[in-house]
Amino acid sequence: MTVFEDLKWRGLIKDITSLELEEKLNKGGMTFYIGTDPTADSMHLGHLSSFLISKRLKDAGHNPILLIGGATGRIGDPRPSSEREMKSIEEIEHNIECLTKQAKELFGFEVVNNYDWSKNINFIDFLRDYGKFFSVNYMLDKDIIKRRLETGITYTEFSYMIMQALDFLHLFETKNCTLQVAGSDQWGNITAGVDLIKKKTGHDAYAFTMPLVTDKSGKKFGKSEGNALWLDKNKTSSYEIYQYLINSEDEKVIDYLKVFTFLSKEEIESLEISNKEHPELREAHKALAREVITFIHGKDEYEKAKMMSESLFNEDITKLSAEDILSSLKDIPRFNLEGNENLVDLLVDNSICSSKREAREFINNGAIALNNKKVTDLNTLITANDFIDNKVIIIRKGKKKYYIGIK
Ligand code: 629
Repeated sequence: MTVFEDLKWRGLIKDITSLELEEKLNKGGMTFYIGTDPTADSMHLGHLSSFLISKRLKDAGHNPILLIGGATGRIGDPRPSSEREMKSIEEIEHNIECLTKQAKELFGFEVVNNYDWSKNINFIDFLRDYGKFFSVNYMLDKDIIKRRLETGITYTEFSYMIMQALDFLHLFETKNCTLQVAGSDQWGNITAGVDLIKKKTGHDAYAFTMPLVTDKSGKKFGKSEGNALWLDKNKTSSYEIYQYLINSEDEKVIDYLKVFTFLSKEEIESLEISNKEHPELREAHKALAREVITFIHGKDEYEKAKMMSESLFNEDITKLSAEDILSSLKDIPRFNLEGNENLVDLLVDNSICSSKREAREFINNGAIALNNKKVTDLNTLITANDFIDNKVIIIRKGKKKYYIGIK
């Protein structure tokens, strides 16, 4: 398969500015860029789906530039729904520092900040040298702008596309960057840059977008209970990412393997067969979790996440460290305890059961487990031996309700 055929097969091409690009992508040698605004101090799985293209194109002989939008982040890319909150300069600068470090660690490619060149453009020059090339009708014709006319858009966010177009022109003129890639939400912004380059230099530039990754109901991929799955492991543990990926919908896991991994067509097709013939083995889901976590956090972190996932829900949990348990089960309710508590009292005092009667009922029904071991004795006392790593105990009520007791 050619580079372009591979991208098509992986479902990574949605819109493309010109058919010439196919041959150019197959040939290699293009300098391209993909950008992100400093809206947070970490990228998340949604960014990863697009940013992985930079490694795919690098492997195909192209030259990547990653851009952090210090200037555009000060302005705010208009969303279809509503105006963004203006972020403080301190927060933006902090996010730039974090994202730059993260991008370099993840990809090792050149990282630029558009504030470095935009900060030197004064307002009158901006209007004369760039604004002059954007008719308001052209700008109003962009989908996201059209949708925002109903809910209202400020001059600031309306100007955003000119800034992103200016970036592409700047990178074209200074680094011979002839290609910009992005997720499909960016089509308006990146074609603005292609058009500006043509108008100002007469030269052709190119762009393509990737479909936004969704689940089978069309919901944006990469959020668990509304929370982004961050690539910074201090914000989202490898275990949480492991759990999210291993529980991907069966109907979507093969698509995710194409987008999120560098496994070959043959490897993915054999996983597809396995997924159909032995769904219970979940080999495709395990491969997805392995490839993504190994890419973002390394093999050791993957092994730990896998071990956590296999131990947290059986008696092997006593072999884990308290730190691993606490960092992996961040969303599990917690309570403090000294040790020597009577279990029935503990269940009631920490609202795990609503009364002593209910607590006894749950224990008698085998619905209470201590460190994943069913409790049968109504007079169970929590002793020093029950603490994992001398720090935590895990109470499970019924099949899935977990609580962490911390000494
Ligand atoms: C100046 C700013 C540029 C080029 C790009 C940008 C950022 C761009 C944007 N991108 C999204 C972001 O920052 O807002 N205007 O979160 C995000 N991107 C990755 C993908 C995306 C896109 O970082 O392109 O589609 C998400 O997958 O939404 O000169």
